[in-house]
Amino acid sequence: MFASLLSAALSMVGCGKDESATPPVTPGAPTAPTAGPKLSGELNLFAWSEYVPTSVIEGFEQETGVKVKYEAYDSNEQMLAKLEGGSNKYDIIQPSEYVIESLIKRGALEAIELDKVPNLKNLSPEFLKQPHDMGLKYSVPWMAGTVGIVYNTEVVKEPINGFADVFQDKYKGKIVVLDDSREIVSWAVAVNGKQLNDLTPETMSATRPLLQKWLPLVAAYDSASPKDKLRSGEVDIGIVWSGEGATLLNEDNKKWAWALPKEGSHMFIDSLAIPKNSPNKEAALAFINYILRPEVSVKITEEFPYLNPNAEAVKMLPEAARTNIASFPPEAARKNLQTFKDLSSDLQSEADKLVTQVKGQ
Ligand code: SPD
Repeated sequence: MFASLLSAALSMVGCGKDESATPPVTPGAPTAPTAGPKLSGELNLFAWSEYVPTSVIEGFEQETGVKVKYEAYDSNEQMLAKLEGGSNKYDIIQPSEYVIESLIKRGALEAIELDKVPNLKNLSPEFLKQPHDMGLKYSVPWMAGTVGIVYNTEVVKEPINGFADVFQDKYKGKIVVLDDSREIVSWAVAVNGKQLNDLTPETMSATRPLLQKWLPLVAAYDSASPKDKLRSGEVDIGIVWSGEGATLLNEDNKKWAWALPKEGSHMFIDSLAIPKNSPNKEAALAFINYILRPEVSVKITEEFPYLNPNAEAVKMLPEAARTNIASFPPEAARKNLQTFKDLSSDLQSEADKLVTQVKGQ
């Protein structure tokens, strides 16, 4: 039943072909818990750090009796290493779009049973038709976001509009960047005038001179909470996840400025997915449906201000949150954003090797 409703939603956004599908989903329709199998036991959630509010976990535990064990990671690669190391204990993981693409190709994910996730109707149509998992067969968007530049305007007096503006000698020792080789190499590829996804042995090796200039200027690599070093004044400029920048802007939008790099930048879509052989698949589906309730989803954005793909939750956000430019990039800025494509493991290793070598020089 719900599969046909979702199909109708897809056809509304121009992706589905099912003309016979009946009533389209009704935005804002009640999202109360649906009757389902009685749940108990546990749910092993393996997700990014600083991304899942305790209140959301506790709300789900109270309602279902399921005990949630939340283990956190700070990069897709850390998460993949555990999965590839043979860990079968996880019920939900939270990969980014290019990693979902790879996990689907490898047959590593359970299909999402759409009839068990009726709250998918709350998602914005844009997030139903992303190429890494068209029609949400294996993943359900959690939050999206961008990689951008946040800086302290009390110290940095010239506007910063791109990666090349950040990596200037005068900012040596005052820069924090994400600890993520794929991201770092893609910034240099973009400054070299290529597309972010144009990662080949040639385009990557062409970034070496740029990285040799840039990386000695960096004071810290931090994907977990780079805002802390900015807040404390240890550094003045960060290339960070948008939620980190948005948090600082929420604290003081005069002191902190946010820029999406003019050379182009990554728009990530982090989604929930169920690894093959999940021990608690029913609980995983129930959790996915739970976090799609607008009143639950809104709590996620209130604590971690990323771009919420849940249209009904966004309506509930206060004006200040909806107009935070780091959380919700203005339409004009979005044309410069791209999601990442799956990179072969050889190319990912090459990016890791390149960044590690240059860091060590
Ligand atoms: N603290 C949560 C950070 C989530 C960032 N996910 C983006 C991954 C893109 N490589």
